[in-house]
Amino acid sequence: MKILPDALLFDKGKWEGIFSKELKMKKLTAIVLAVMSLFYLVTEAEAQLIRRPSAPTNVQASDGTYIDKVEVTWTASPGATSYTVYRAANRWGTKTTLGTTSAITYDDTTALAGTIYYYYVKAANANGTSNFSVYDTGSRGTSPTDGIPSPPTNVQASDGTYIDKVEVTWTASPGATSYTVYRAANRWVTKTALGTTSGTTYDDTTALPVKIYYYYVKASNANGTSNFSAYDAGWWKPPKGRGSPEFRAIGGVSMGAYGAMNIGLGRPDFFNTIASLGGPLDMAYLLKFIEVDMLGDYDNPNLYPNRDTLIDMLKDLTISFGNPVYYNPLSTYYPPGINAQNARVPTTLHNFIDRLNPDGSLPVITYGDPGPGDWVEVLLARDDNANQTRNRGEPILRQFQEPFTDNNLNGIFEPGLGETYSDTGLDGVPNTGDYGENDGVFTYNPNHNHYFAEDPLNRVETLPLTALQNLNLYIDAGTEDEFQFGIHADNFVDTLNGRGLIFRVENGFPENFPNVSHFNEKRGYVRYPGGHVGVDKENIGWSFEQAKQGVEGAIVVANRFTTLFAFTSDHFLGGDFGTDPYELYRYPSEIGVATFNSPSLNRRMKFGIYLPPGYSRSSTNYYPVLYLLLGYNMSVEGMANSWMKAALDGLILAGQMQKMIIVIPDGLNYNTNNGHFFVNQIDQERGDRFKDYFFDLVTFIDTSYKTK
Ligand SMILES: [Ca+2]
Ligand SMILES: [Ca+2]
Ligand SMILES: [Ca+2]
Ligand SMILES: [Ca+2]
Repeated sequence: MKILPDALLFDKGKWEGIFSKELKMKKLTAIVLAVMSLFYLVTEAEAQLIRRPSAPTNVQASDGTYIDKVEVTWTASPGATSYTVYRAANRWGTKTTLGTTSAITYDDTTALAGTIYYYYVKAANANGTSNFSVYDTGSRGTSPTDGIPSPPTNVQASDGTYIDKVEVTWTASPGATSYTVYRAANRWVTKTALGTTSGTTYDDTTALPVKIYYYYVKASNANGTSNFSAYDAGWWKPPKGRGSPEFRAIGGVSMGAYGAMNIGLGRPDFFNTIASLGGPLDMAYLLKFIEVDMLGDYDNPNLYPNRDTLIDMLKDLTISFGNPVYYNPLSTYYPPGINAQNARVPTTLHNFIDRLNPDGSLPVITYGDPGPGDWVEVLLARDDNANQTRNRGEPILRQFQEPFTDNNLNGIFEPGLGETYSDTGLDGVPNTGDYGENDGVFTYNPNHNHYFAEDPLNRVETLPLTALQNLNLYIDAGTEDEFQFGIHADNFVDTLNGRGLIFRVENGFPENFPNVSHFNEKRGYVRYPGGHVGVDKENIGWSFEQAKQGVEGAIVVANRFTTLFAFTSDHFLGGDFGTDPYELYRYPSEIGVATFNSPSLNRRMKFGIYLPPGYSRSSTNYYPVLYLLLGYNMSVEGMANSWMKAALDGLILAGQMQKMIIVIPDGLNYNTNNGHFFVNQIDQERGDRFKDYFFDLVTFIDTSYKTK
């Protein structure tokens, strides 16, 4: 039987004529959507046919809380559209229907005052009704005190946490609409109302400093006001120190030398004096060192540090600034094709194009170093013999930037100096369409931006001249430093010279320990003969002891640190010089490791601190502060110890250094237990905001110690 007029019957040729290609696509899409929505409706309907809601859980009936009702509440049942509330006189009595609601709360206003009832709830939807819930008993209040909130619990008043207030907090009382905070000078005298709030925190800004008060809270609502809560004592203290930039210095060694220069130059309003002992000051040169010296000659690492340490450092640089070797849009840590799942197992990448593997024919692998199981994670090796292991001679792939001729070997592409590049992308192979290829500009790994954002050399190039002129700068570097930090220092000093700021340069220390070198000039640079000696994981204080016995390497360490201390001291105006046996005995210096709460890291962090002899002699003696940042993997405990105390006391006793507070921030990332470079690290998963931690510490020191 014909049910459709002829005109609507399917005629292939005719329809093809009518619909353009685009319309055909639209028609196809419409059909697919129609089928999908049909399927969706069917499955949804099927589900509803077989499902009725489960019984409500967590049924709660109020127990004398309200004088006019019993409030019943429960947790919603998935799929339920309404709930019916039942009441019984006991667990065996008839359950009487009270009412139905789509909400998850019901007020029983028909309950008799003082009678205990049993409440049940059922959930329902179009498919049926659930069983009864578990019951809860409830009752209406009987006396005028019913319905009044209970006193707040867990009242806490802050103890010296703030420099301008006592903060009072408490746990909310059910049914309360406001809270009044009271204060008393002790537990027996009159409690004075301070103020009322609807929240659960109150700031008392009228308390006298360093005086202990007792805090109480009452809760109120329309029915009345609770009794007093239990008390908690609280107090605040004003900042102890003044913390002015001309009496604040930042210095450091190795990684800490970088941290001191990077932080100090970033905040010249905080630090007028910066001292940097042998560290990376030139990020472009650091990247060049990693690319050419470390990875380019991978099988012939320097004796110090060994390759294992270099790989650890590269991992920590990657956590801090991003992977300098490869660009992977999916991760600042892993190379392209690598992720948390395959980074720590033998993984082979096929068809991985690189200038060392231009046709992609050789496998590229993750590998362990120094041995299997010690996964490098951030590097890829070419696996020439395809045994899924990196063997000696198998190279590390390096995609720092597009290939270029670096005529002056400084790691920077300088077309003005006649250097040329090939626009072949980071893989260095033409016609692969990879990142940066054929875009008409020299392309480098975008992760390098994070290095240049925290680059001391970049800072001295861009800082206003007036800010630079104001700074007292001291640097040293070993001429045979294995990291080539001497070249970093030369580049740094050259850049400042280029801006008209001249350094006094010494080849070797003017004086040798136990004599101390002093610099009257605002800027000094010591190139000392030798390498990266003595400061890695060594106890600096112990080096002073060894230096007294004439141990050559220890004398270099002692020279470096005494010059840092003396330069810092010489550039704090005025000062308290000298001590005597009476003061050393009666008001001795103190050194140790303390902790404070870092708001930026939301955790307690440790730091070392030295307080000079006489610090505890009066409450009105204020001191300049030196922040001393440690090298890679050096511990606070290794610096803040009795050896160091003896060395510092000796310098003060000899009049070589004024009395000052020395603060030693923690340089270890608690996630990796390795160095964090004192930056807010790019990798949020493996790192944290350690520059913010450092400034938290400065605030803490100025509020807790007598800083000038
Ligand atoms: Ca191999
Ligand atoms: Ca160059
Ligand atoms: Ca390419
Ligand atoms: Ca390019």
